[in-house]
Amino acid sequence: MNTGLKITAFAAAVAATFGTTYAVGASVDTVGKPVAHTEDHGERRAKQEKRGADGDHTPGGLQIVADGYALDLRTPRAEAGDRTDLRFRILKSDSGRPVTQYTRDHGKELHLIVASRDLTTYRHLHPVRAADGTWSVPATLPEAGDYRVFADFRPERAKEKVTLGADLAVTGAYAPAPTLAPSSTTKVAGGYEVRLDGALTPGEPGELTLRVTRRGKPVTDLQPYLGAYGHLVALRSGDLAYLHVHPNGEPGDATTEPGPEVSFTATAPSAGTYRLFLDFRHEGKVRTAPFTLRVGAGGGAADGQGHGH
Ligand SMILES: [Cu+2]
Repeated sequence: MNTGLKITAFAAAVAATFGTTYAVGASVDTVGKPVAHTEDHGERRAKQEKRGADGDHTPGGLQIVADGYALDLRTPRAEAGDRTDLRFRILKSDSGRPVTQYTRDHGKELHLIVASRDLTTYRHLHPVRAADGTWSVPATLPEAGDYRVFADFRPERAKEKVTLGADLAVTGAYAPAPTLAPSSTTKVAGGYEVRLDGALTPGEPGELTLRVTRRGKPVTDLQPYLGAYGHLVALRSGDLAYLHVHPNGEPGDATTEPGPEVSFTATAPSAGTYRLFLDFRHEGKVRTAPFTLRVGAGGGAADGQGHGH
């Protein structure tokens, strides 16, 4: 059938894309989404070398005040296992006035990510905004510990998205999880298997592809979730720097298939270990598949792809 053929052709194209890391970098120019650099490959590479693997740009989520905005978390404490209302405001940092006008991104004015510092608990929430600018959303965090709250939004007149982060303490007996262990490239989430393909090079946009199957069968009827067939959040282990990730293609653009592959372009600001959380929607339910990805210096491909260290 035509659809089957198309999917096979797409899978072949994806496989070809990951032949070498150079090809991954080069392929970014063809995805048709705005990426940070428009120079030719050589120039871009030179610039990256100059910028270094550490990067001059501060990644999102590390600051409570940045780009003219402040995150005012009114509920910096919660009780483990209890349903709490998380409340916060986004303030103009100069005037202290709450922001009440936003530009929607992925269908929402603001995305709230809550993650434990040990990266074992993850929530992707969509708070409700009151007229005075106060956002609120109920959340139940099962484990005590230090958490980070990320507000990802775009104020109405801002040119770019802003991601601010604040600490949240969840009280109770705290037993931090051990350092992130290498995870398999295939994860099981709610009866689905999700496989991660691709690698990232520090400072360079790279493509990551997630393939969703159920009991070994490709899922070809994923449902749009936040304007895409998947939503990927990536956090750096150690400081929880928040990466910008763009889905490649969107539902209804005539080329993007509703699975089994969902592809993203992401830039890791440095070498290190990253935790990736993929949200996808199927049969009306959103599921989350977490992965651990090593980037740079000996990391290369995702964990489990033939690297024993
Ligand atoms: Cu969201």
